Amino acid sequence: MKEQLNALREAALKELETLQNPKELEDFRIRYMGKKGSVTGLLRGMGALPAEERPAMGQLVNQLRQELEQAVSEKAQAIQNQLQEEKLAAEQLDVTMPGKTVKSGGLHPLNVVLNDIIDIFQSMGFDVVDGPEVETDYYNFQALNVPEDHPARDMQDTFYLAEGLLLRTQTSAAQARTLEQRKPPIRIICPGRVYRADEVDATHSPVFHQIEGLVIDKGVTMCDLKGVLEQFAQEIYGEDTKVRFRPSFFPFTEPSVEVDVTCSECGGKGCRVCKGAGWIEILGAGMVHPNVLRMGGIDPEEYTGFAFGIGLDRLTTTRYKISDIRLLFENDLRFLEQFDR
Ligand code: 2NM
Repeated sequence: MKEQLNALREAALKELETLQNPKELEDFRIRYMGKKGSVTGLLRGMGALPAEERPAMGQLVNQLRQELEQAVSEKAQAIQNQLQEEKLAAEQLDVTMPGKTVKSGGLHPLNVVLNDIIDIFQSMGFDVVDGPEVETDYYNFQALNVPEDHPARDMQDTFYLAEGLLLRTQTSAAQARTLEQRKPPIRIICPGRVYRADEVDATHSPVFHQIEGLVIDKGVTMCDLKGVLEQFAQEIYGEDTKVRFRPSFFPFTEPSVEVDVTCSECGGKGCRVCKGAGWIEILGAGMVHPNVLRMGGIDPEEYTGFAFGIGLDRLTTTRYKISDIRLLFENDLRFLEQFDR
């Protein structure tokens, strides 16, 4: 029986070496140490031994059992370690692998230029304000001192909706609202879409974009207007840019001016871009009309202010040498992807 026992030990330990996974190990445990296992079988076979040999034999079988249990638990640990290492090896990250390019959206060129303009005015203390595109006749015209018989009010120029409503023709409608809501000092810009019943061509669209600015405080003069616009022009076109005012007319400002900057292409000498003039008109501006202040609830004896209107579309087409304004509104990706930045 001792020989049987030693043979069993040898066979078991040898087989244990070859096991690869937890399932095989469990099968092994049941086959040797389970209720019907070989080691258990040895204990049962002891009934055939003479009574005086049984205690010593029983001790040997129990020893074998403990030995195998110890070996199984060590093997279980070894298998576990092996599996863990295989898993880690499979999960290894190769940081030298080429990356995958993620295609992300980009800004529309109008928004690229608008963001630049917002940065410039915010750095001078302006707030950004918006308002509705469907406006009332009051805020779009009356509150801005545009008389009943002004040509801008004609059906030919303005998109009228239901009674008293229209698509705003200028973002100054939002400024008229702000005048009622805020107390001076006021420093705001109003960027946004505006609408006019223009014929479509390479330089005209019935939808376009403005950034109008407004400053109201005690003692604001035309010098402040010139300083702010000069700062703006130099940040957009370069620090050598000069600004000049020419007299003009708008119903909402008095006096009114048209503002030219030295041509950034030739520096003022005259070239194809400025048609030999050396100057390019970029915006309209003026001192806010006393009637506009009064209608906004501000006393024109106490406060003065200036306002200006910048056309975003032309600023964008000239910056990027875009030949046709319609490209800005067609949302053709082949065009738009050129401005991704
Ligand atoms: C322009 C030209 C001149 C303007 C006036 C106002 C307001 F609200 F104060 F009356 N906002 N914007 C203005 C003045 C706009 O655009 C060419």
